[in-house]
Amino acid sequence: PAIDTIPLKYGSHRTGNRTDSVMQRWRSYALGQFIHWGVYAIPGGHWEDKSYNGAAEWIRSWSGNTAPNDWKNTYDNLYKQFNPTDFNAAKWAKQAKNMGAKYVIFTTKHHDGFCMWPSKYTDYTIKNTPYKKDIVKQVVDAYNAEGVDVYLYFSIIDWNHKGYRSGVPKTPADSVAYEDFKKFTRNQLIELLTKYPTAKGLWFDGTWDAAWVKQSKFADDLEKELRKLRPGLIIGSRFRADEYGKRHFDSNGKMMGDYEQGWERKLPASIDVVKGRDWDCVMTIPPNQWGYNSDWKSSYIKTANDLTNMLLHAVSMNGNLVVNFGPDGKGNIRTEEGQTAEKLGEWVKQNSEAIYGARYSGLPKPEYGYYTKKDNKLYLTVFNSPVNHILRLPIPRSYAQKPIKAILGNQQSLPLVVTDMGMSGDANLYYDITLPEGQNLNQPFVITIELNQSK
Ligand code: FHN
Repeated sequence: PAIDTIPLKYGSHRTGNRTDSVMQRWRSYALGQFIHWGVYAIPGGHWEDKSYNGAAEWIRSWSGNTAPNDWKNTYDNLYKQFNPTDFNAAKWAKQAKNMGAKYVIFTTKHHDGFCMWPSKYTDYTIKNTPYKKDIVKQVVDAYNAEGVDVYLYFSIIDWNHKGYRSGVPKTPADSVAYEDFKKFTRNQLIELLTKYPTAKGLWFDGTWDAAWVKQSKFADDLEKELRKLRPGLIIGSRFRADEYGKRHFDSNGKMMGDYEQGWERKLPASIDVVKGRDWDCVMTIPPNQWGYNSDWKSSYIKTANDLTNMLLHAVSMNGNLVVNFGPDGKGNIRTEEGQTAEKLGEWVKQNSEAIYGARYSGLPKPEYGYYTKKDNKLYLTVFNSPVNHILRLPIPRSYAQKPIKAILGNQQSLPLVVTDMGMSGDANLYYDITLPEGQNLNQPFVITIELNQSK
C-alpha cells in the first residue's frame, strides 16, 4: 500500500532516518560489543550434570525429565550464590576498546528478571547477592572512561515478576496483575535512565509476547515519556507494536524506532533489503549461545576472520555489527572470546579507514569481498582472492567517480589497468588490480582505491 494509507495512532512517528548528532554518532560506530551476563552464567548451560540444547540464558524456562520438581524455584535462588569476585569492569572495557567496539549493549535484566542494578522495585537484584555492588554502574563508568558508549539491554519478558503474563491475560485477575507489571516496567525504565544518565539508548528484547504486543498505546506513551526524559535517546524497532499488532514496521510499512533491530544472528543478503534504513546486527560467536555456556566443544565457533567478514558485510550495507560475549559466573570473559576479540581488534586497528565512517559505496558487491566508501576513497576488503592474483572489478560506466589509483595496505601502489571489454551495451568498465607475488591470502586485506572527484 502507499505510505500512510492506514490511519494509525500508534504507528511510526517519523519518516526517514534521524539526522541529529547522537544518531550520527550511532551510525559511525560500525562495531559494538554485546554482553549477556546474569545468574544464568552460574549453571552455564548445565543443570545437575545434564547439558541443555538451547541457549544457556534460557535454562530457567526448560522443564522436563532432567529437572528436579522444584527446579524453577531453584533457579530463582541462584542469585544467593552470585558472587563474581573476578569481575573487573575496567578490564572488560579495555578489551572492548581494543577490539574496536565503539559501543556496548549490556543486559541490565534478561528474561529471568534478575536485575544487575539495585532496582528499588524488586528484591530480585544484585543488591541481594553476596556480591551486592551495582554491576550496571561499574559497566557504565568503566566503558565511558574508555570512550565506549553504553546502551542498556532490557527484557520486557520478566519470568520473576508476579504480574508478568505470557500471552494475553485470560482472567480479570490476570489483567489486574499485568497492569501492575506495566507500572513496574515503566518504573524500572525511568529508574535506569535516571541512575545512568550517560547511557545513550535502550535495547529492548522479549517484546514479541502477545501480552506486550497488545500494549500499543501504553508502549507508545512510554516511549514518548522516555525520550522526553532523555533527549537524543536511541530506541530500536523492537520496542513496540502498532494498534494492529505490527512489530518493527507499522501497518503502513514505516519503521517504528530509530533503527531496524531485527537482524539477529543473520545479515541482510543484499543492500536492497535494508536500503535507506539504519540497522544493527547482533551476532553470537557460537551458533546460538548468548549467556555463558561452559561447553563450546560441540559446535562451530566463529573465528576472528568470520567476524571481520561480517563486520565488513554490515558496514558495506550501512549497518553496525555487535559481537556478543557471555562472561562466566565469576565475572571472567572466557579465554577464547578474549583471543577472538584481540585478533579482530588488531585487524580493525590496521584497517580502520575502511570501517569507521565508511558507508555503502553505491556499487554492486564485488565477488572478492566488500566495498566500503568514504569521500573519494573506495575500500575493497578482499576475502576471496583469485588464484591468478588479478582482481577484475566491474565498475558501472554510470558510476559518478572513476578509480585512479590502487594502494595495498598503507602505501604499496598496485598496478591498476582499465580494461574496456568493448562489448556492445556493456554497462561496466573493468579495472584490473594485480596483487604482488607473495601476498598473504590467509588474512583479509584492504586495497584503497582512489577515485577522481565526482563531477
Ligand atoms: O531470547 C533472547 C536471547 O536470549 C538473546 O537475548 C537475544 C539477543 O538478541 N534476544 C532474544 C531472542 O531474540
